[in-house]
This record gives sequence, C-alpha cells and structure tokens, in this order.
Amino acid sequence: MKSIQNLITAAVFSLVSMTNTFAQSAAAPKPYGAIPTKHQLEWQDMEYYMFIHFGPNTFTDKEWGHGDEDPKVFNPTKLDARQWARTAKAAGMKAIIITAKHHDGFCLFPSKYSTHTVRESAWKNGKGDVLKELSAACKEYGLKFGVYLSPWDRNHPKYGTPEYNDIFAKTLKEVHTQYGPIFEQWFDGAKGQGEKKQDYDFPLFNSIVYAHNPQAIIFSDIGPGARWMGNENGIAGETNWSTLNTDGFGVGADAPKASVLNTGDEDGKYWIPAEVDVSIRPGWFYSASTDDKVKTLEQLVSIYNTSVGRNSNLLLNVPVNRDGLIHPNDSTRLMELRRYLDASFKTNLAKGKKVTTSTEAGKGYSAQNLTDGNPKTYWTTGGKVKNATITIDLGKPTELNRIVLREYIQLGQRVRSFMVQYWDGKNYKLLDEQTTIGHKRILAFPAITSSKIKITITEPKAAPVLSEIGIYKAPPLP
Ligand code: FUL
Ligand code: CA
Repeated sequence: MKSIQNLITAAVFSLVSMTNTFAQSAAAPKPYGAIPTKHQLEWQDMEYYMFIHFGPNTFTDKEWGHGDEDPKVFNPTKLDARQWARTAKAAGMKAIIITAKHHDGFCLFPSKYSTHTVRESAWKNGKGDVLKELSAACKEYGLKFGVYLSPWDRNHPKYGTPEYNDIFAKTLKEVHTQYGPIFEQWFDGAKGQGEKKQDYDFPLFNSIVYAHNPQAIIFSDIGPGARWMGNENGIAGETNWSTLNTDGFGVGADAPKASVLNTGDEDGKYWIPAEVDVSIRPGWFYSASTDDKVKTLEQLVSIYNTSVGRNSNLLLNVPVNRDGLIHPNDSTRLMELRRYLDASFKTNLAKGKKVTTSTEAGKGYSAQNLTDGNPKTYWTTGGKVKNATITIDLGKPTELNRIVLREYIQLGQRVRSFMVQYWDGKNYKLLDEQTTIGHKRILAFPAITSSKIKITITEPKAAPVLSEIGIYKAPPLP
C-alpha cells in the first residue's frame, strides 16, 4: 500500500515538474536595480486614497495654527466618521489618512503626552476620540487607515529641546498601538521660517512605526517607504523613476531638490516611489469660503492622469467641515470623478486582440500576456535584447484617446523611453514620445481613429518587462 502511494506521489511530482519545465522554457528574468518590497507593491496597487485635514484650523479658518488656540474651539457636533468612510469607499478610494496631529500640535486623540487634544476640547465633553471612530469606520468599510503626524509642533513646550524626540516617539507609539493596523505613516517635512530649531530623530521615529506596524509605508520627503513628489498641485514628473538616492539627505530643509523628488533618480539606490498629495479645495483645511472652489471634474481628471497616470499614488485631500462632515460639494465631485474613471476604463479595446512583438523570451512570456487583463503575467524580450516593438492589431478602425502601459515592477523599473505610433490606413504616424512607465502610465490625448497601435521601446535599462497594455475611449468631459 505504502509503495503504491510512493509511486503515485513520484508520478504526480514528475508531472508537476514537467509542466513547470514546459511553462518556463525561458529562464525568468532577473530583477534590475532597486526593487519594491512586498509592502510597497501592495501599497502601489492601492493607487488612490483620501487625505483628511481636520482640527482647530477647521474652526479658526487657518492653514497653520499657532498652537495657542483654545482647544475648546474644536467642537464638531455632528461628526460622523462613517460618513467619511462611506464617501471614500463610494469614491473608489482604498484608504483614509488623517491629520492625527498637525503643526499646531492638537491631537485628534487623547494623547497622554500633550495637553492640547480632543480631551481638552468641547467636543463630547472631552470624551471623544477621532482616531478611534475613524479607524473603526475604515474597518467597517474595508478601507485601510493611515495617520499624518507633524514632527513640527507649535504647541508642545518641549519642542526645541532634545526631550521632544522622545515625546514625539511616545506619541507615535500611542497611535501605532491603539489604532492599528496602520498602512501608512505620513511625516510632514514642513516648518515655518524662524521657528524653534529641532533635530528630529527619524531613525527612532521609523523604528517605532515598524515595531508596531511592520507593513506600514513610511512617507516623508525621502521615504523610506514612499516620497513626496515635490509639489502640491497634483503633478508628478512626466519622467518619474521610483528610485531615489537619499544618502546624505534628510527631511524638510535637508531634502533633495523638489525637481529631483518630482522625477526620482534614474538608477537611484533605493526604491522610494512617489505619492502625490493635493487638495480638492484651495486649502488643506475646510473653510466655508472655499465651498464654491472645489476642483472641477476636469481638473481632477487631469490630476488623476498626472499622478496615478505617472507612476504615483494619489492622496486626495477632502477636508471635513465644522460639523464634522464632508461637504456635499466635495462628495458630489468625488462621485462624478468615480463615474468618469469607471466609464473611461471599463472596456479595454486591446483585450484579447492580436499582439505581435519583435522578440519574446519564450513560453510564459508571450505577447498575449500584455492584453490578458492580468497584471501578474508579463511579456519580456528576456536576455540581452532590449529594444523592442509591440504592435496591437485592433482588427478594425477604432476610436481611442487613452493608452495605459504597465511595467512588471517586481523586477525593477526599466523603461526610459518609448514611442507610440498609430496606423492611419497607409502609414504609421507619431502619436507620442515618452519616457518612464513604472507601475502605470496613462497617455491621454484627443481621440484618434486607428486599427493598429505600435509601441517602440528604445534603450531600456534592461530587457523590458511589461505586464499590461490597455487602449480605451474615455467619454468626453461635460
Ligand atoms: C504641508 C503642510 O504644511 C500643510 O499644512 C499640509 O499639511 C500639507 C499636506 O503638508 O507640508
Ligand atoms: Ca498581463
């Protein structure tokens, strides 16, 4: 009995290894340069999530509170964190990051290490805890939860002394032990001119985060999980490498130049992808004066294209108002954007269409992997072949205005330039010449009609490895 079982096991085993041999007739490509961690990959797939700026500034109409505001001003009597989470979910966002502590030092949770918190406020007679309510609401709606904490603190009496680092570390520990899991820790590098000097102990801060939330992506000017992309207008570099050199640099005044953060460093030593933070209104905090200045659908679509469409994640700020609610002007716009994006990317016109490439590495890496809708399968030229062309035959003249390309970034970011041409019935005509791709590159252009699209990848850093190409016809903007 035993020997029969052994025989069967052996037979099954050799069958499995045979199938593996067939499926991988070419060796899997080796990673190139710095590559993402598993957590960075998961983070990059989130693409779009909500930022919430909320605190005393909401009630005083300020952007940067001085820290001497009466905590009693904070009294959002109708606060409903479930409304925020419901809105984010319906908007297709994957998470919410909230200002647990902004520059004014006010904590949206009853921190033991501060006397400027919700506990000292009028809200719920000092018994409220915004982080508790929001982390629960995020769980309920299947969203991830993240926190912004400003190292710069204009309230804390110890700010400007060595003791402050320890206090900030303890504050972080409170947040990371009581409200987790936390998917992203946002460290702001901002600080006003002429303010008290403080040398931050970022190695200590990061160690606290990782000790309690090892999966967390730590955002700052220089990561290590994700980097600021250099402006607050929603525009990542047209060239955007997820790699960055950070040795010798710091946060805030010591950060690399904004122009470098905007594009990353080609061949940078570390994988530190960009996150685009931008507000749906002119300010980060709510003000009734901006109720009629919510960004238009057109502006938001453009921001989507220059963030998610340029190898970045989009952290869109939707400030909560004095009632403690998202204003209908903002939520209406978010739903318009959702509907527009869904309509734009519903039908991949390339799906299942014939794709031919100048080279392919062999079984398992075929050109058809580019249009199978699965980001885990990819095409590569493999080996030493770098330059390549990819032709997608749409079968008939087809109207299109978006092309989406994706690299299989698990193996590094390789493409540094590519050209897109379209068949006009007689010749190939130039549609666009571009640089990097990364996680996702969206090309948006006035509609053309064509039956064939040809993509030429020129001088990549190593054999190109692309997981998907999509061709779409987004509806006209109203
Ligand atoms: C900046 C801050 O100074 C703003 O108030 C806001 O929080 C923005 C997201 O980051 O550095
Ligand atoms: Ca694929």
